[in-house]
Amino acid sequence: MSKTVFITGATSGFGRECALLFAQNGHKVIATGRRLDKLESLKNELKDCQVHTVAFDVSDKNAVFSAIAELPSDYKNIDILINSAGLALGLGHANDALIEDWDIMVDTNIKGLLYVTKAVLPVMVTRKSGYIFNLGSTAGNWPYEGGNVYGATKAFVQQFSRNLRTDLVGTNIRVSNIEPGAAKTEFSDVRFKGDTEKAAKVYEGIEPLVAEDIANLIYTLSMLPEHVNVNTLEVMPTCQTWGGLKVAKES
Ligand code: NDP
Ligand code: 8X3
Repeated sequence: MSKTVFITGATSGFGRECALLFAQNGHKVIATGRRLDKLESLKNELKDCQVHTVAFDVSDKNAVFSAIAELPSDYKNIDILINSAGLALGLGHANDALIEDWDIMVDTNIKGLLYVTKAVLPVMVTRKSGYIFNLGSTAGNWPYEGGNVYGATKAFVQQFSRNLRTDLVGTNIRVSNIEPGAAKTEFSDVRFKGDTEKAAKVYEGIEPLVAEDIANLIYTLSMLPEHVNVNTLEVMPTCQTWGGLKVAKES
């Protein structure tokens, strides 16, 4: 049966691949992001599919609620929400990191995800049906140097996903927190603020996850029977594992 799928961060990476996969499989897609040109080219790529695009910034509360309130009537009954919009900025230690970067990560990864979820929830609760995918990260589980606020925002996403599920008991709405490890998207270009050489080095000599891997997982979960809820799915490239605990030695 055809679903209506609302996707944030559909201009790039996981969100874009989810938009392609759901639309090409006959589902209605509402693709969102800030970059209008990217939304336009996605729409062109999917010209034979049912795609509605809306540009807004997830950290702008009024813009989020207006965009969702003003959806065309045939796109209003959202079945699946994919909260993919998010970013890391910088990799400096907490004492060197820019407070402005911290503000943007908190505003986007935490507050943006909350606004979109809050705006979409009523239609799901009324219809007693829905599936929310949140993009957490391995960074929400495992600290690493320079991950400070980014990792903390993703730990928030994990705990919010669990609490959301708890509140939604009896509504039939599913929530999954998807926690990818290293994946080659625009993520590192954004983290290193356009320094594409530095970004490319992150993936040099490894076979990272790609956006299709995550989109395929989300699509597969969305097709599971309604009585099955995967709470958390942590997924790493095979070449990535845990690094153990560090000890500072006296020299
Ligand atoms: P990309 O940088 O490729 O995509 C990020 C998307 O988020 C873009 O579409 C961007 O669109 C959108 N976005 C960013 N800020 C805003 C904003 N303020 N308002 C609206 N949209 C915004 O990264 P990924 O696809 O890799 O990342 C998707 C999610 O997955 C993020 O939450 C990220 O933290 C998480 N993640 C990524 C991993 C990785 O290694 N790649 C691993 C684990 C989790 P636009 O610029 O057009 O607004
Ligand atoms: C992105 C994965 O390891 O770069 O969430 O933080 S990592």
